[in-house]
Amino acid sequence: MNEFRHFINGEFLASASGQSFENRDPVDNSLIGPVYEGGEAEVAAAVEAAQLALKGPWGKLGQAQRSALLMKVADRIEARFEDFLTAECRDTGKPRSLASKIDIPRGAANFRAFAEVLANHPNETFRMDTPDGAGALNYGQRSPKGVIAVICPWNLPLLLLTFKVGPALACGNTVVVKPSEETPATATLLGEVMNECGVPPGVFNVVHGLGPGSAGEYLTRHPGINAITFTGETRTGEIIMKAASVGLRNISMECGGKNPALVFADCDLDKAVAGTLRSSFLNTGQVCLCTERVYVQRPIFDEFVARLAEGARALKPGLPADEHTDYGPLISLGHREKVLSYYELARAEGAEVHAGGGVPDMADALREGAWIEPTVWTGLSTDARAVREEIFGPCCHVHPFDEEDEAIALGNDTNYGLAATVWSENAARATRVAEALDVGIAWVNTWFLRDLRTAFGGAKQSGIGREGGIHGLEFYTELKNVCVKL
Ligand code: NAD
Ligand code: 6OD
Repeated sequence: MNEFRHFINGEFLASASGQSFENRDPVDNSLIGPVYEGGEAEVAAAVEAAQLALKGPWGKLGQAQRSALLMKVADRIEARFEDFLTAECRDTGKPRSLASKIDIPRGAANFRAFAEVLANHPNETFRMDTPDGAGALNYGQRSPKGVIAVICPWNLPLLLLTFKVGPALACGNTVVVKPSEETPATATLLGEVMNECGVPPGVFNVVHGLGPGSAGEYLTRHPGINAITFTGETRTGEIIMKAASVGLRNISMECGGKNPALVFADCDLDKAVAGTLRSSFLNTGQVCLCTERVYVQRPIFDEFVARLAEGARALKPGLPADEHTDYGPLISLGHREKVLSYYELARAEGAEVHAGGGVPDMADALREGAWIEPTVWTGLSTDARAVREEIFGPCCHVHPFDEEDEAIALGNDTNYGLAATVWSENAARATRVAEALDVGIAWVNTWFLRDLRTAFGGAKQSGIGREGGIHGLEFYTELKNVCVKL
């Protein structure tokens, strides 16, 4: 049994109150171990450590030295790949085949990519004329914002945490991380890695806990926090924005989605079906970029639905280590309750169920786990709640369309605007449609293909701001213009 401690000022600490909550394995609901719940005392200690670190050796490092240190962190995550993989799969129940290809490699790549981007990013300079003819030189000076609060969800724990911690540290900030209460393990391991790499105490801090009335809320309210970067539900984002408004702290928000896939009759059908199976069901549908709405042009609609449903039925649930496992459980029994309530709702709203719709028949102890079937629906109206609300489970609704404009309108008929996928072999059409969709990320004939130099974020209620590549610079640094009269 593991116990999960906070990582504050380079030390692993229990809560002053002794209060803890349980971390359970979603595969069979067995206890992994207690997680210390951070209160105001732990948040205050972590923020103070982070403030002091800014004034210590960390604050004196140049960009090249910071980048070199973060490269070391990336190397060390890779050296401890097996530890991270085991911890991530235990917390989430996801297949090792998935986490070893996406979650853990991205954990290392996020440090490497931002260390490189920052080390090679030029400053802007403007030479200007002045009436006396001597001129002046303007240049931009970027300084760290200070102490950044990093608040993360449970679906891709290490990937999403490092996607924020990487650029925050590369820019010279210090961080206090609040991982999801469901997935404390890899954030804690990262504390060990920081110590092993010689990252000064206080630069990277982790406070475990819940959201409201716990570490999450206390962190967002703490006046020593200079900016908050958040990934999670849109509703939580709204609450955090209110907290951030006190003291006018900056925010970066990566929130929910109800992402469409637009499948045209001129697509490569094999690729479109395989791609949609992946985009709807990867990580048991628990990726913010997952497709929950599929729009298919009428001539291929019936065949597409039949093949997608057949593919969904063929997916095998199983243990993380089993090489035949296609998908793991949902993150928790609580989340399964929510997703199953949408399965019921969809039926009540008139859905025809082509695959899944319930709980798979698991053996022995696994019956206690948060298993659920990949589900394909048709027949819902565009205003059905199952079509409009983010479910965050392995399910999608497939709806027919006739014309390109209609497909675009259907794709955009949502309050969210995170991601979309277009399947068409006509490059002109695919590009035109991708450009017409109100989203932060549009993929053509692929899904979740990521170049870390690109902007990442959502439109509408899916987020505020862009991170990734140099785009996080606006959030993670304060830009000063220095004007020197010559
Ligand atoms: P959540 O909003 O419930 O929780 C996210 C984090 O916020 C957790 O650490 C939680 O403890 C904390 N939190 C909750 N209430 C808080 C409060 N009042 N103050 C401060 N912190 C608080 O989200 P979740 O269930 O962990 O994750 C699933 C959601 O995340 C989905 O909506 C999904 O779309 C979204 N998500 C978005 C992206 C993206 O990049 N856009 C990526 C992954 C997940
Ligand atoms: O790939 C990324 O950088 C990223 N932030 C992915 C988010 C996935 C959401 O669950």
